[in-house]
Amino acid sequence: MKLYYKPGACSLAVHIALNEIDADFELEKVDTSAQKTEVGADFSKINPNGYVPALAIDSGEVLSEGAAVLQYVAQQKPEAGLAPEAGTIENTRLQALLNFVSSEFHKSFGPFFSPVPPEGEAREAAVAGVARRMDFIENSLSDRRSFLLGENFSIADAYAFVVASWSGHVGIALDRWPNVTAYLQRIALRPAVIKAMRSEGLLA
Ligand SMILES: N[C@@H](CCC(=O)N[C@@H](CS)C(=O)NCC(=O)O)C(=O)O
Repeated sequence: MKLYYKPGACSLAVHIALNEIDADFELEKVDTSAQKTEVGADFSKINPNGYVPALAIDSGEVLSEGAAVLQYVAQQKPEAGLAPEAGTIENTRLQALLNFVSSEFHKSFGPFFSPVPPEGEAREAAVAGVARRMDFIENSLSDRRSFLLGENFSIADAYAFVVASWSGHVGIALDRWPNVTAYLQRIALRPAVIKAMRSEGLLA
């Protein structure tokens, strides 16, 4: 397998999941602005949508859309426990969380990553959008569970960890969400996370 990634982007969640299952994979960094990979390949031919993550699997097919790619990775090693078994209510909860992280939480950061970052009232509205989703995660963790689905780390946690970590880069302090802060600290200690962040150049 080969993961096309951009350091610290949502592709980091897939990178973490691949490490969690101890997968055999290669990495290829992408400059999404130039649509070139680090070896000069035309990324628009690899993922016509032009964004990461993209995962080339051994059949030659390229998978895209983070929530789907994460589930593919989890299915490669069910015993790693990154996703509850399909058809169970726990798996439905996972689907809900992946959809929440992808279409609500991730997208709430969109304004900050636009070519013209928001200022003034537009920034306040964008911060409020992130805060609303952060409140949901804060409340989901309020029963002292370790992870979003309970005590088992799942692909939804890998994705939520990456997105929540963008807060610092856009100037949103996490102090008002103590459960989220502790949750991120807990996930940051996982060997799979440290290894992925080191190899993306995000940690020394
Ligand atoms: N719908 C896609 C969106 C992926 C996405 O937003 N990727 C971002 C990085 S987090 C990206 O590559 N954006 C293009 C860019 O940064 O130029 C998914 O869920 O995987």
